[in-house]
Amino acid sequence: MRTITILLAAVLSIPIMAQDIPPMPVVPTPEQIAYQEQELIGFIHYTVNAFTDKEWGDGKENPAIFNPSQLSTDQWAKVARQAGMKQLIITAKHHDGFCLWPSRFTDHSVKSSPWKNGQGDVVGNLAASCRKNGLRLGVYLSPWDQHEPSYGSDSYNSFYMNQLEELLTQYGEISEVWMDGARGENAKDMVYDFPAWRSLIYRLQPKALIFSDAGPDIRWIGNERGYAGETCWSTINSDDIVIGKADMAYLNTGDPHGRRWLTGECDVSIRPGWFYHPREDSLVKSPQQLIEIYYNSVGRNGVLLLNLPPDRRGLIHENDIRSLKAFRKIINNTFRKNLALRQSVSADHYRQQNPRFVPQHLTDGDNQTYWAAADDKRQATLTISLNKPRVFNRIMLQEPIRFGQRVSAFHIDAEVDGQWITITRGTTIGYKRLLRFDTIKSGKVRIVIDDALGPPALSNAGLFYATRE
Ligand code: FUL
Repeated sequence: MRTITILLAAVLSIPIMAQDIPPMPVVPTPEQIAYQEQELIGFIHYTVNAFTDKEWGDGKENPAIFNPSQLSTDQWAKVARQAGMKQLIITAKHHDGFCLWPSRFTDHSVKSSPWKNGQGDVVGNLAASCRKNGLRLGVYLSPWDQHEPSYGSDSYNSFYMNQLEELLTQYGEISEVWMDGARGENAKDMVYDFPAWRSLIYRLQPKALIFSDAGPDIRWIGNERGYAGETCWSTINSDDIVIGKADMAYLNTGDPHGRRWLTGECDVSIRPGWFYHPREDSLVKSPQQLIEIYYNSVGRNGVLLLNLPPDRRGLIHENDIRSLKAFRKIINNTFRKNLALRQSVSADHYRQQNPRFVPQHLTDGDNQTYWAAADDKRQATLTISLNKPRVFNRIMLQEPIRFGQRVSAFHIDAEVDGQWITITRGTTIGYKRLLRFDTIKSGKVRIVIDDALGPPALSNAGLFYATRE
């Protein structure tokens, strides 16, 4: 077919439409790409625990204790948006079983609490606030439920699906359904019907992505510190992963030979706990700690899911906001000016000598265009020449992941005082890789790809200068 097209084009002397590069066997869906492009999203952990000072409730809490004095989902959404978050995920139900929306299937919810005289709906309020602030919404519906009497028997599966159905039909678009693997004593005999839950989610919200240890769309990164592996493949073999019993190191790095694409999500709380405790007001992570997490999540091909637990008033605490704002300011200052933008780039080769694949695409400011190597190549050298020597200490690299993830080893050289020196090295790149190194002054930077699973391709390269963080 291709030969015929080329012949035809030659005869009619019309330009041949250049094809994209052949994809790798495993590629993300458009929804997974859009999800990854969010980079930073927020978690809201809220339930009776904020009032009992516990991390895990036991299901015996009296709903009357849930009585926030100033609950404002507008404040949550505004704080999240100003921090650069693109989505909020709320604990609609945590392990204690208390529901933040008035579920028809249990009384253990906001409707039995004095908050708004039992007429309130935290999930509904948040959905409206997210819409107002241009944020997407996700829900965490804990499979483990210590309050519900049917828990432990098969009928709990239908109970869970009824609750899912409420959440997925009453609040507009739901972008993510988050399921953790935590289980307690009363959970021993409970067999979750994950396949039925998944089909229900996809039927009611076809664009929603499902998070769990095993996906099927987004995977847990294997720790609650918010760190992706230094090597982080989005591909993984998820068939053998048992939710709640996964090999955490495997989740952390993924698998170059994995048969599924599961974007890594790095969850971590801004405080030591997931829920609000007054004693942790002084233990909020500093802007510097958040920056460290950012480089190790967003900068390692992951999405950062940062938890902001509202306090007893129903507000995100001032200390958390202060830290978040300072974090955002540092990130903005660092990445505002890309010193490589529109600077010239050369490569030792590019695919088919075709203008569609020229190295100049790395610095054209367009993440859709890309440089690609010839089919038989697994190595390449690309050189960015700045119009004058610049001071910098960060590099950003991106692969066009719609064609799969390829690079498995690379290093970066810079010309300093007429000598090439290696300034940093890495393994995977994926959607985004950020690397930090000691400040240098240089006018020439070499991206050397040492190995890849297929012909390498890059869509973006950036050089930045971070002042003291
Ligand atoms: C875990 C839960 O047990 C924690 O309480 C928290 O919700 C965390 C994000 O997921 O599985």
